[in-house]
Order: sequence, then structure tokens, then C-alpha cells
Amino acid sequence: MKRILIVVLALAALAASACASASAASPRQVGIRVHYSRFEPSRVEVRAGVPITFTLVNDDPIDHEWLIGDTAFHARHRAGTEAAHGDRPDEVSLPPMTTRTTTLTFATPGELTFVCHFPGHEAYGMAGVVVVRP
Ligand SMILES: [Cu+2]
Repeated sequence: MKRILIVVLALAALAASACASASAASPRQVGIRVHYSRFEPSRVEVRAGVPITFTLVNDDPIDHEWLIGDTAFHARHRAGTEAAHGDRPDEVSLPPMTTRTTTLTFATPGELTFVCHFPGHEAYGMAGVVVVRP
């Protein structure tokens, strides 16, 4: 229970820092929590060309993953058979009750989606979007 509270407080701190800097600059730290097979938040806005560190907290007692990319990327992963990820910053495996960080710089404005491609998870709603602003 104490651990969950610490995670919640850490995410609240991340959210507060993101809000405080939203008008002047884009967030460089983004916290995304996985809870009951959902990403929270499921929509994030960042700026192009700025390194963004994502802190991914899996609160669930089951495996998930956080894969971010365009339509072609997700089409590949929907058909894929890789059981684990971890060598690439845009493909992160999230074992039960773990926290992972990954840093990405989005070169061009647009929208990318992040999805958990474990069987049934995307259909359940385990997807979100990163809006990359100029
Ligand atoms: Cu999942």
C-alpha cells in the first residue's frame, strides 16, 4: 500500500511539473501509469526536437508493454511474435509491478500512438496518443 502511495505521489509530482512548464516549454518528463490494463494518461502533448523521458509504471500484477510508433509500426507489432522488448527506446516491456524509463526525441510534429500488443489488450483499450507539437 505504501508503495502505491509513493507511485501516486511521484506521478502527481510529474503531472504538476508538466503543468507548471506547459505554457513556457513542453514537458521533458512524462509519467504514464498502467492500471487495470489502461494507460493513464492516454493522451500526452510534447514538442518536437526535445528529449522526453517517459516513466512507465506498471501497477498491474500482469505483463504489459509500451510500444510507440506510427500506423505501420503498430501493424508490424500486431502481427509480431516478440515476447519481450527492451533494446529499443520505442519498445518497452513492462513486467508486473515494475517501473521503466525510456527517453525519446520526436523529430517531426504529428501524432504517434502507444499500444500494448499483448493479446486482447489493445481491444480492451490499452492504447494512447502522443501529440507532437512543432
Ligand atoms: Cu497490456
